[in-house]
Amino acid sequence: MLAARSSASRDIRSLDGVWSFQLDPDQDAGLDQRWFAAPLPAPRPMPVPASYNDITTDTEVHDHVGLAWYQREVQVPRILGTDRLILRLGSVTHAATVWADDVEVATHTGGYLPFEADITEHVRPGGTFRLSVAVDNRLSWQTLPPGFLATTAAGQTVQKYYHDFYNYAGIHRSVLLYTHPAVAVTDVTVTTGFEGATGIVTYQVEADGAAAVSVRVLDAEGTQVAQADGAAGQVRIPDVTLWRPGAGYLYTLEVHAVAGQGEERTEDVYPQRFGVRTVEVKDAQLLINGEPFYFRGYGRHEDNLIRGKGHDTALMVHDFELMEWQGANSFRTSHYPYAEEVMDYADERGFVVIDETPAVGLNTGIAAGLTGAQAVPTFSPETVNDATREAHAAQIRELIARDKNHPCVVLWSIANEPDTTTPESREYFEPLVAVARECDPTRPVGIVNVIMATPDKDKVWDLLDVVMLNRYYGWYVDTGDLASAEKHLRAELDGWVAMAPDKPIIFTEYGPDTMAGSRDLFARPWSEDFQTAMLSMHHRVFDDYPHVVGEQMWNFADFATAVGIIRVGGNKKGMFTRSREPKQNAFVVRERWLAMRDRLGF
Ligand code: GCB
Repeated sequence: MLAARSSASRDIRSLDGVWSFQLDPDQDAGLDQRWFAAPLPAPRPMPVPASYNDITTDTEVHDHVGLAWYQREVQVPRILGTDRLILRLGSVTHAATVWADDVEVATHTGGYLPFEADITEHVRPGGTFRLSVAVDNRLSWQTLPPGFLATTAAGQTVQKYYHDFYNYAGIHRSVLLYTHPAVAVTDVTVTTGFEGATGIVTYQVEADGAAAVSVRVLDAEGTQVAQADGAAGQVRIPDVTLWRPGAGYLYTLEVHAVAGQGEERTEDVYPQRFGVRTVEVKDAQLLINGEPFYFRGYGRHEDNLIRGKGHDTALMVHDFELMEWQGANSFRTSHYPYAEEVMDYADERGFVVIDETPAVGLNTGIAAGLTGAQAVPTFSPETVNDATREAHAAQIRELIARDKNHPCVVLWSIANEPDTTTPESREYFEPLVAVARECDPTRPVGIVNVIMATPDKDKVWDLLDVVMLNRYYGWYVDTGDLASAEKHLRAELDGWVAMAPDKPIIFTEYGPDTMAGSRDLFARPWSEDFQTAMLSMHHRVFDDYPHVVGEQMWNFADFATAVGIIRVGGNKKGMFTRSREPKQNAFVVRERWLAMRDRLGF
């Protein structure tokens, strides 16, 4: 899906702000009572975008399971001629039904990707309408991430799930109204390469109702550097400036779609940004522009005080400043697609991104230990099944459709720590890897591997281009015993290198929970000193293995989780606290990463 961009033919209006809000009192009672057909009966204020959970002082809102209703009045812009008016929601977690006045205009499942509705026929230009969104935060075995509802001994319905972050819900990203002409660019795909100093840009445009399509390539200053006619083709950019890690040079493919002639002539203009760069996996290296790339950075979360998972521009820019201060050059969108603004910003700042679907928690084995949830088989007709796989395939398609033109994305992660040790897991994942490759033949594909899926047990590694490992030697295993942890880590790495000598290995998680301010002469677990010791051990090991091409520690910052006896106010594995103060280790890792940046040049 194309991002909403303004242009000579497109206007955008934001509907962000304070909306009316009400919890559905009894599962779906609001639906039966048609709450969308009138102002909400007892509304309270709720900011958009934000998670609703931490905004009010009510436990009921914080712990709500079921539908929550958002509503606001919308002034309809004057619409020119045959222009269309589109409503766009950046993400609603986890599912949404949307009404314009009494008319249902959209439904969407999947809490981290955008959806749209053409509402032209349902509103009056210059008038107003009531916009209602029913937000459903319930997870089932057929959603991603999966979960299930349970009833407590006291009779309360609660949401259980197998992933380690709080089930924040709400309208998490911007709500926009935008216009485009009746003739409309609906999709653009750009792939790039280069020969010597010449950039090669292959493009494909889909446009509704267009008689003619043409493209202009503009450089970062807006100067035209190439041009072509036709809905598909190739253009060459002389003296190209490549998009590189640390130097996010961007071009724009300005797409023109024209219909009609004379008085009847209409034209849509869509500016599609792109960078010229290549990605390839070869000889156990990940190459960007033909050069080996080493990932320095973190798994992250969209998570912060008050706003939960709501997108926040100030926080986004600050987080990038912190990452750059530390010498990081990359991150993973653990464990779901991030806001489009984040992907745009990574493009601009030259950050390298591993882009992940919301397939987290497809592993009842680990989660049983972590959350106290019941241990049932991961793959079975009653749990993760064919319908889940269909939903998973849809998420892969939607993610790639949204993010395919971002130069920052160098690798698709189609799941985090699923069970990959059973024959059923291979049956489940083989077709999904094929879906990813079919949607994007240009980028490598991986699955983030869990500690139980050691080389002797893993059943999917050969389907994938890279080995991505989440390892907690020294924490969940060999707790506090770094000498044994180092032995086990080296032994496992030896196993991967022997089994998959051509595949690069990226450490996508490692590190202990660390209470900020806890110092310990004996560097015992939970202290800042232990975090430094454990990460330093890992880094020493990584440096001995040329197959290791990346270190993304867990996590960039502390984050909220469900309550559990191993979580003290959330997960504390951050390099920074939840309010972004550096822990001691941040300075130690900074020294390492800045030295690497100086040596490698990015
Ligand atoms: C993992 C998960 C991550 C958890 C982390 C932990 O392996 O991928 O979501 O938060 O471990 O801290 O336990």
